[in-house]
Amino acid sequence: LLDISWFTESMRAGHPVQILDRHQLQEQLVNKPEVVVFSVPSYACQRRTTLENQNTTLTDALSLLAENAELSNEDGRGVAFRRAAAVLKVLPSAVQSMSQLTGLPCLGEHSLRVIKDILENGASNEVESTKKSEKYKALKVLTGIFGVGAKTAARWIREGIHNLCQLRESGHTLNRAQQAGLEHYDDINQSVTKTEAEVIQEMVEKAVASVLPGAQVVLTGGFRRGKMSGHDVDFLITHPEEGREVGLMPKVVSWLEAQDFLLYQKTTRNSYLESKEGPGRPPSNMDRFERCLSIFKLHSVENQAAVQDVTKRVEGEQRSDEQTRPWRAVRVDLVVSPFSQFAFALLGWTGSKLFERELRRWAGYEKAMCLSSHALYDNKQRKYLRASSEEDIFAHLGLEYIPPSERNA
Ligand code: DCT
Ligand code: MG
Repeated sequence: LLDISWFTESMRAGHPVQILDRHQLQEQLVNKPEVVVFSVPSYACQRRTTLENQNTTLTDALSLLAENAELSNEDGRGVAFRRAAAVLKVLPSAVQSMSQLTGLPCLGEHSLRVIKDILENGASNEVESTKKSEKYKALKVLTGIFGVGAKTAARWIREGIHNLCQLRESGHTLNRAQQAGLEHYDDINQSVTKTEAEVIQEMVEKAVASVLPGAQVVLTGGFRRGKMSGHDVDFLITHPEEGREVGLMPKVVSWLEAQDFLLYQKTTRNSYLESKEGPGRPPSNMDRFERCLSIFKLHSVENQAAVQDVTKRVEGEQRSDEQTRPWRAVRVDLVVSPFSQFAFALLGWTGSKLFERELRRWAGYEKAMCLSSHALYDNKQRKYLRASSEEDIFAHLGLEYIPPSERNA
């Protein structure tokens, strides 16, 4: 009954494959021809997850619970919901009944309960009550401020601060990032379009070419995965001659500042050093690159049109400064990587966050290797494995290559 080449090809491609014995097949064909039992490999990095998703109601619900868990500093629960949502994202059709999910990985009791609620009642009580809860709403508003994480937000909520007004009135001293975040709150919480990302790419390319000719700029993050919008714009910068990239970031930042393109920036220096004994514990992460967290001032044709539109619409009304000025604030992350680490940095900064987490989990648990955005270390051979492309890294890890557009787990 099985064409073995089709089977192995599908498994390798991460496509759902169902294995049924003769009786099951008979039952499916005769009794319930419409029911398909799905099957999916367990690590997200073994699967091809495009932006197309046949189960958005279910994945939106699980993603909201994941977000709520993350905002509540319950990372374990957050990951569990993210993994469950990611499994549903790769199913080839909408889930009709719970029996179709039998044997699927990463669907824990709690996630299954939420799915069951939605399939049976059209909505999950837990999701609906979370959405309405004061705590969730306050966490969303406060962490919407650039520079405010879940811990700070939780502390403020304990003090009775639930919104921006209360925060302003509280007299809390905000750091420079948070001040900028509060000042540009509406802009930063409006998603960045692909067109805006492209305009910013031109600005960054111009800056980089002016201070270091020959340096390369790559758009990473969600936009590299094909998303049409995002919460920020991520760039990776390198130079093919190792060492030329040293000291690049301050020069790029000065150039951008001289053009009045920056509303805020904070640069951290590269602190990554490869140790002979292998990466320390916990594994070194991406934060060690020379990195600039910034807020760009973006003027664009699109913005001008939007501004005129708003001006017409609210003629005579009080208009906020953010609605009327000819630019908007956009969050931009710049990262500089030495050329020898570029493939690892590119893989690490393309995401999605869950895909990255799963790659590292696969490396550790299945291959006894340690993967970071700087390097791949083989614990058995006790050596670093070099790579000049993302394809090399997937090959070292024994994984089929997954292109960026299929890393949307
Ligand atoms: N990243 C990661 N782990 C983190 C944070 C980031 O692996 N904790 C990687 C994956 C994506 C990349 O960095 C950029 O991060 P974001 O901008 O937060 O993600 P994104 O996918 O670009 O999302 P968005 O489109 O909303 O910007
Ligand atoms: Mg991003």
